[in-house]
Amino acid sequence: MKTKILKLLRKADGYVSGQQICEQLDVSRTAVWKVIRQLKEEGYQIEAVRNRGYRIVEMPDVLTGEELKSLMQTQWAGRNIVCYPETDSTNLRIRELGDAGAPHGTLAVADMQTAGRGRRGRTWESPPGSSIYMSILLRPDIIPGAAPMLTLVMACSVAEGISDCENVDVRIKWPNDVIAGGKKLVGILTEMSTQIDYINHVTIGVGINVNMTEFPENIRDTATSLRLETGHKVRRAPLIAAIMKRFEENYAVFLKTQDMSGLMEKYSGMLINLDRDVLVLGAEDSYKAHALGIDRQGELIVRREDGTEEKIYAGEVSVRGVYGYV
Ligand code: BT5
Repeated sequence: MKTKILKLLRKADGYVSGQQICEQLDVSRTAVWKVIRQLKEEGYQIEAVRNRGYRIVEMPDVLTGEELKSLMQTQWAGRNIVCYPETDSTNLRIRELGDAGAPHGTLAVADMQTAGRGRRGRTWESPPGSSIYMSILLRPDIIPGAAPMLTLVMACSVAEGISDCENVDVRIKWPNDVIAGGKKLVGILTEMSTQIDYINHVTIGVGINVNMTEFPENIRDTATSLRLETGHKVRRAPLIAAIMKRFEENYAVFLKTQDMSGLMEKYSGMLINLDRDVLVLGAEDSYKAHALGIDRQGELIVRREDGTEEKIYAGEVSVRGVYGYV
């Protein structure tokens, strides 16, 4: 009921009378009043005027299931939502939920993580109250080898979702970072549970620095947030809803061919590495090359200094700019 009342208040251009809410939702006045009181306690500023009704004056930046559900415009992505004020890692929560049979599209969202993870054992800084930490559960009927491309599908969706909400120039750094102002704004971590030739489920985790204004020493020069880039505070819930909407659309395009054919143009259009010199950092060697774009498999095509072209696979290497992070 809270979700429905929130939706009504949000949609209304002005006041909604208690009577209207009671009739539309078929509930008592006392029940409505109780929900309004709860919403106020959560930080929503709701004005109540005799003979006119209720009006939302200010939306707080809350990450509750009700807030998210009242904004979600998708069929399946983020329709089943689990919110945590604090958890170790939303990727771990989704893996567990996946093992327990949770449906495709289940989304875990946390206000803070105590063990936020990056790739290959790295850490994702996850302080409370200022950022988005979320993971989505997918049950795709594709070969395991195609799953890493889902990282690219998500990168595209996050970049588009952010652009839908905020006026900020976001780019993708292949394969899994979203960049603003030359610094890392978003990190994506895709993990999967498989049989030899069969995917049980995939977890895509997304960390977005939203309202952070300070970063730990080790990432101070390479990290940024939406607040720093736009100059104002950004609400997290509408951003999550926008990203889920884009992801649902892009995922459908991906599934048709089970590769990047339908998204390549869009992805390349946002690729910061495109037509730039990069350093390809492998486990054993690293070399300088010129990035030419991605292929259908989501691999980065680079031209080495001797003129030979190579395709690099996301699992194997990192890419840096020749003079810095991008
Ligand atoms: C990533 O790894 O960028 C993937 C990050 C995924 C985080 C999400 S949050 C929700 C879900 N639950 C999780 O536990 N994880 C996912 P990688 O490419 O390996 O980059 C990690 C590196 O980024 C670190 O070694 C730092 O240098 C840097 N870093 C750490 N925290 C950062 C932050 N908040 N902002 C920018 N850079 C950060």
